[in-house]
Amino acid sequence: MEASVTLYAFPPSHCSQKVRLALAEKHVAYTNRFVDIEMRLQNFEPDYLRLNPRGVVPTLVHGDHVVTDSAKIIRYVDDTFDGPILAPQEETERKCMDDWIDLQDRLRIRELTFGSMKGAMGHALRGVSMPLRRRKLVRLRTANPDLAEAYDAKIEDLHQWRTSIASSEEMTQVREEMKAALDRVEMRLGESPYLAGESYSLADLAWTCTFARLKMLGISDSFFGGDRSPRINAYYSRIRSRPSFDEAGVWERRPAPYVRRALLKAMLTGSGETRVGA
Ligand SMILES: N[C@@H](CCC(=O)N[C@@H](CS)C(=O)NCC(=O)O)C(=O)O
Repeated sequence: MEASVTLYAFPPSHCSQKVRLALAEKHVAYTNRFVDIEMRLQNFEPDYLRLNPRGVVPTLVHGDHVVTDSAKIIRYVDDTFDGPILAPQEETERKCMDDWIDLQDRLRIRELTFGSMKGAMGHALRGVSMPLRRRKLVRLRTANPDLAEAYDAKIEDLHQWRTSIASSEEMTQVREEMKAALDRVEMRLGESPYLAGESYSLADLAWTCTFARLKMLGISDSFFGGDRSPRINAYYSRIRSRPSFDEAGVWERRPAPYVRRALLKAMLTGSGETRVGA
């Protein structure tokens, strides 16, 4: 019998989208376990922390293997499952793919998201979710002394995160880092059609979610508006038109009302398990 595949993820999460995209590209069927990381903060629960000690999504469980960190998970998915190969076989191109994945992974997207989200969603993230987080972490730390180290790390990380989004200097730096990375992408696309070379790879998959996030936040024009980045625009149209983009539910704009309602319902009930694929 084939080992089961379960993805612990939150629909709008950028890192979860990377993994869903990899699973869709590889045509892997899996069970999606909804983990609310905004209001119910299910990622802080002791059971989840034992699975993913950083208390973040996504986590992939394949049989006895627990894989955390989206950059590692997408490589695991590509190496483990049949389907189209998403990594170049040639060593230099492989190294190039790894460098682009690492650069994408270092971008401070959560700061950009929390710092830039406008309207009611922005208020919910900064004004409601952030204070809830600290209270819940402190309470769970007291109740679970065996996990004190993991909770301390999360409390410290939360402090850094809140300090960053409250500082205009830091946020300017976050934006500058993003712009500098995108300038490198623009330059690279003058040399080859895809980031690692001639074929679509995990690097393009990871970057797809970054472009989509900037679109969703309504700030893409200042990062890769037409005149600034003509190659990125053409490339993004190409990679976002792959069937996996819709299959994986990559969020590129504020979701349609029915998607928001489904998300809210899942957040209110705190549960949700869906089967994806065959
Ligand atoms: N490097 C990790 C980062 C994971 C991460 O920060 N996930 C975010 C969602 S994209 C999360 O779970 N945030 C909740 C929190 O930090 O409490 C990865 O790529 O998986």
